Amino acid sequence: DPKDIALRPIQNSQRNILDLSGVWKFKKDSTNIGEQEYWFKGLTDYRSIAVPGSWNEQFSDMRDYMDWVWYETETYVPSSWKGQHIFIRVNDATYAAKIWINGKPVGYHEGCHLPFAFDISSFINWDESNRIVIQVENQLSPDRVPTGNVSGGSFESFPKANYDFFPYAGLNRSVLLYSVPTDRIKDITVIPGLEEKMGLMDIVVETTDKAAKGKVIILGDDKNIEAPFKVKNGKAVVSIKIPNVRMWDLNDPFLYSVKVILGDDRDIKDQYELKTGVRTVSVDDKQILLNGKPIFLKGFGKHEDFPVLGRSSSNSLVVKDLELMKWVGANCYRTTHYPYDEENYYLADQEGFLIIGETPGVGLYFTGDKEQLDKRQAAMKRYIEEMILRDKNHPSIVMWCVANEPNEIAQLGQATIIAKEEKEQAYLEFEKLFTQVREMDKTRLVSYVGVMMGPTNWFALTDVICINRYWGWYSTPGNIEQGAKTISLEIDRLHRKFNKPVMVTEFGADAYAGFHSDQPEMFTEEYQKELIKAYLDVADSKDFVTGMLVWNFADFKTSQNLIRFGGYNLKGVFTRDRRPKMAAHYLRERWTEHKD
Ligand code: BDP
Repeated sequence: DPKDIALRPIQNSQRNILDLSGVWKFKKDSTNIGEQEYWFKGLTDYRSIAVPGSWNEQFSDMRDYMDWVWYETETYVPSSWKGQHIFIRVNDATYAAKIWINGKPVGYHEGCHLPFAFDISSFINWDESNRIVIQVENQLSPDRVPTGNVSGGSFESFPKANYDFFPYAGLNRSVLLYSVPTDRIKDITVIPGLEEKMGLMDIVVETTDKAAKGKVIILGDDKNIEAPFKVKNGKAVVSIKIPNVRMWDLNDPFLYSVKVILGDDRDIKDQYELKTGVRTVSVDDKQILLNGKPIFLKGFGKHEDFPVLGRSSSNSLVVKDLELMKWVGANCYRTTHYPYDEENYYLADQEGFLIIGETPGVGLYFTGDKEQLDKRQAAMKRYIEEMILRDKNHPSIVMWCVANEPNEIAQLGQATIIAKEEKEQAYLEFEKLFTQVREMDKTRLVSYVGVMMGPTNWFALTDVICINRYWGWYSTPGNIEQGAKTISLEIDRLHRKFNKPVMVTEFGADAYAGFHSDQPEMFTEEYQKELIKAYLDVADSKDFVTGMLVWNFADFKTSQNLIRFGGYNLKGVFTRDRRPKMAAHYLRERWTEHKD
């Protein structure tokens, strides 16, 4: 049940968690023989691997390995958990995973960067060790999302990912066991609103118990508001009013605590507490409005990427990156090109930072082999559902990004070779994803990010026009002035046509740290800085530009490719180990008016 991932596992008197992070057993299975040979009963001739971690970074023979592997660990499950439902939650298995508990298969999941969970209650051995085996596989394929091994795709690289970041594989995030009561809260959705100075929270509670009773308590800012509810058909909606509400804002990211209790005071069946803010996000024809006031989104596109860690989660890095983004005066980032580890969103909620939450939909195209397209669409549908279920209560997320640079056809710039009917069909397929997002969440803006030379009529679907542009880099290379003129004309045209605010969600230039020139020249720090400056100047001259996100926050690893010197995209304003280039210092001056 996808709803099993809706609430992040927590520890309280009704719920328990056990984090299985550590060093696990690990074995490569390049011929996919493991299942036949019963490897799920225990690995022999194994090596050791860190979980979370990307296998490509941990072993010198596995950088480009994309086939099957096996992971194994063991744990006692405390007998105090007896009588509850025990789940395993895998926060990211890139790309597909199959799980065995004590030698028995419990489930299979496809898709990366989002959690999945299985009820393993009936597989537990009490008072002895439990063997947990996970088979993972990361084959790059045109029927998966993100796409790979696309013939004629835009990226001629090795490994053949159809996108510009390294296809790091494995259990990149933590694996947890957790227990929950049988009669339990399955999901909580907090829908914030504002009427005059009255804060509104519609709290939708879903339970396994079809007809339970309970209450909601809102705490914070000297408020203590209680409201009882009765569940009908597994669902209750509680509308709360918060007089003189303290809004969640960038300079005062105030979080209320929302506590849902199932049962009554004498017999609490389950409880769950989450923190969320009251804020509104809207849009007019020129600006994004946060709490009714125009806000300019300044910041970056990023990656979960670091030496040795690969794409694995690290709280130190999560904190450090937010700290550096604040240091340059940014207020926003887009989770390019997949949903990030959950800790990022909790931190942004608390620190007052805006996030554009992006699906793993990158390298997408909507024509060609019908069977492949159907599979990609099915994957996207799951991703949208899982992402919104996981992330919906974060005030920091102001906009969903349905896909990065989706296109009609796999070959960039070749759309003219397809028939008009095919183009229309592609639009209708893409529109389905928008419809799904808008049905699931009516409180946030929705957009996608358009590629250079991609279809522009698709912007009809969005609240904000988001474009990635590399004039002065891939086009008219070396000529910043020309690049700035082109972007200026282009966004004027787009705004005139759609009458919506515009955001440049990617722009930038590769700079090899330490490379300098007196006159800006490609690949030097000066050129990167001047190009960023020129784009920001263009944006400043137009009242309909509502945000500028530099590509990228930091240098990151890619597949090997002629345009990726050393195996890196060097468009970071920080190096991969987070040292500022000239451009970072420049942004700090410009965005914080810090002049020393
Ligand atoms: C954009 C992509 C991004 C790339 C960037 C680049 O969205 O993933 O890394 O180009 O080429 O088209 O640097």
